Amino acid sequence: MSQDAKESTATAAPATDDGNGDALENLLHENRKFAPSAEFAANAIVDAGDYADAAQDRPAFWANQARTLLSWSKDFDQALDWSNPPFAKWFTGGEVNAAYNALDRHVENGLGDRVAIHFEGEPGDSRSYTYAELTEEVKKAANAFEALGVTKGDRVAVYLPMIPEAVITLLACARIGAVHSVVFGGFSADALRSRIDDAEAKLVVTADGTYRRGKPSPLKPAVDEALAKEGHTVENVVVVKRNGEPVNWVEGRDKWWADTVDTAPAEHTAVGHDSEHPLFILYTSGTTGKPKGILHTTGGYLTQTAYTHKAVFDLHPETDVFWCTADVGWITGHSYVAYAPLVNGATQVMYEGTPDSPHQGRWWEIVEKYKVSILYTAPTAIRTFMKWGKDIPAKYDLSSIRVLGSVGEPINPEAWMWYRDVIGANGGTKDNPAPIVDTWWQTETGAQMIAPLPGVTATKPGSAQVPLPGIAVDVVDELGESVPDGHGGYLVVREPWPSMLRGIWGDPERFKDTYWSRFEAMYFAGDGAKKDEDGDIWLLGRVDDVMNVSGHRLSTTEIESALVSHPSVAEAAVVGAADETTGQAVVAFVILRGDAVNNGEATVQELRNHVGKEIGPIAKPKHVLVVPELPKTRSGKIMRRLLKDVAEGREVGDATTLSDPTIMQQIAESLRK
Ligand code: 6R9
Repeated sequence: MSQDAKESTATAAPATDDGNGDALENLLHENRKFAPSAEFAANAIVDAGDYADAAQDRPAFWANQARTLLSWSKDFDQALDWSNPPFAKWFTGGEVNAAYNALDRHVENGLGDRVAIHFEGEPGDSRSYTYAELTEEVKKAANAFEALGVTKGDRVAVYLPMIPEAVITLLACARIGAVHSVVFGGFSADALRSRIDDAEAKLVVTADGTYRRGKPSPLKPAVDEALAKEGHTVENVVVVKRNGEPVNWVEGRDKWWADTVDTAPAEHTAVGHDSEHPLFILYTSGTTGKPKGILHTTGGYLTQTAYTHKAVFDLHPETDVFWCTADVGWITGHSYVAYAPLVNGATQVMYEGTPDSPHQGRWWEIVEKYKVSILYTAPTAIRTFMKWGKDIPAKYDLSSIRVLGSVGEPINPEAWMWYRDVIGANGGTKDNPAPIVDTWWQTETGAQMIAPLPGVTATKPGSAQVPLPGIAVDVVDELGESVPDGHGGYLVVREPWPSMLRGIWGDPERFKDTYWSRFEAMYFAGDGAKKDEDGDIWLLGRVDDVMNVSGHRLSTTEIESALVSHPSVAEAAVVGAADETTGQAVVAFVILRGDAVNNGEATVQELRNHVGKEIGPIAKPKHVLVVPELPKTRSGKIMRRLLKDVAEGREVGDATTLSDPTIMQQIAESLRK
């Protein structure tokens, strides 16, 4: 199995004081390389020719992809209009309907009987939708939303679990030109309300609830709570019945999906929307407290998601079964569940629940049942499976798997090798293990940006490696100069790309400040990276105050403000501490108010729950440490670096710039008590 492992010359740049020392240590010792098998390369859908084509004329390359992968109701005049940077326009003058491209045209092309979605519910119920059936559902939903007064340009908030109605809702919005704004079902009522308000949503689509670890888990109560206070823009709430639990009902406002969508006419004609018509808003954490509404538009987004889905996963839509495990509440669930697989006419699996329900082999049972051939998941999941042991996947037939994808955070070489051997080689029973594609991208980039091509690139455990054809990624130093191979710096994008964010909803200045002001004429991604001796890119994590917990972005500032909104908390500092399973874990240091009583574990639990309520369960700190003081510089900046040392159990680094150098000592003593 290791006959294709070749020596490479990967060496790392000197470690910088960026808290990524461990990651760099790993990279220093990584020298394996896995070339594609001859058979895989021979059958690959995309070869190295795409790099050459794109290098010759980048906009022309993308124009060609746009015309090949999509059906335009009106052809575009110009590939790229970059006359007003950083505001890009792609495929100007063109008209395209996302839902028509994801659905109707496949039915018109005789593929109506192909399965679009195999849905697997957590309790074990399942249903499959053919392209013809899914098209009909989306047409009904489009009619229903229109009947509720939703028109082109209106915003629709979506607060749904991983059920087919989520995809149906997104595509129905796209069909009529309404702009969806999905709020992850794990977010709190407060988070939902602030997103509804920011986007001024007219309609909310939700469900009574879902299932989590065998138990009903409610959603509707959070919508009710979010809308309890007057002053919002929501006119209707459409509710999918999923778990059948009793729900509170607001007459006139609330409508069952069954009564509105299921009964709506099944005929609906899709019209083309301008290529730059807004498709969706998706909120993501930034360095300041307020989440940013990332805006994506239609033509460029569809082109790049479809192209990358085809090229990076080597998609053969007539035979492959694709499964992206991401929730539709995140960008990965937008691009590689709701849009690209359907635009490409693929068959995909959608799973509602957790990987350990009712047993720890659930995912592998699903792979076996549907003969999943392309699996796309996150390193945090892989590390969880590693913990559970390889005996569990070994009980299932995983031989259908031929491509494995990773996304959301750096994948450590150990997890990469486990993924390859245990999942990609079916526990060592396959001669040619499935290639792993580690894909780097962001909510803001809309689609994959850096990834190997499985039939072309010799992959390296832990590196996302190469910018995709048509993508101008670079690593630069403090001054914005490209670093030589073997050195580290900041990840940037030098040229506009089709699926780039078009802005932050309602805040063009923040868009410029956040992404375009750090370096002249370059998009700053907020990630540290290095180029190895081969020029391959290794991602080193965020350089700003954004944490990455299980592949989800959380802002330190946001969690700190949630903590200080609790009456007992005077001050709070939050850090992301390295965690074996989740990549990073939230660790909070709090100073209690003078009059607050420290009830030990009860106080800690209360503060954790408070964050859960303010932001959502995913933001709950793993540890809350009550301390007498926080380390601050003379100018009053909290030195999170030192707290991170404490949280990760390291010797505390240089504390000489603290206003009171004994503080770290005091903290250590208080934690020993
Ligand atoms: C798609 C998605 C984006 C941030 C990004 C980076 C991290 C994503 C990665 C990766 C290393 C990869 N990230 N993929 N780091 N290797 N393959 O995750 O979007 O939720 O916006 O997060 O995630 O730090 O800046 P999003």
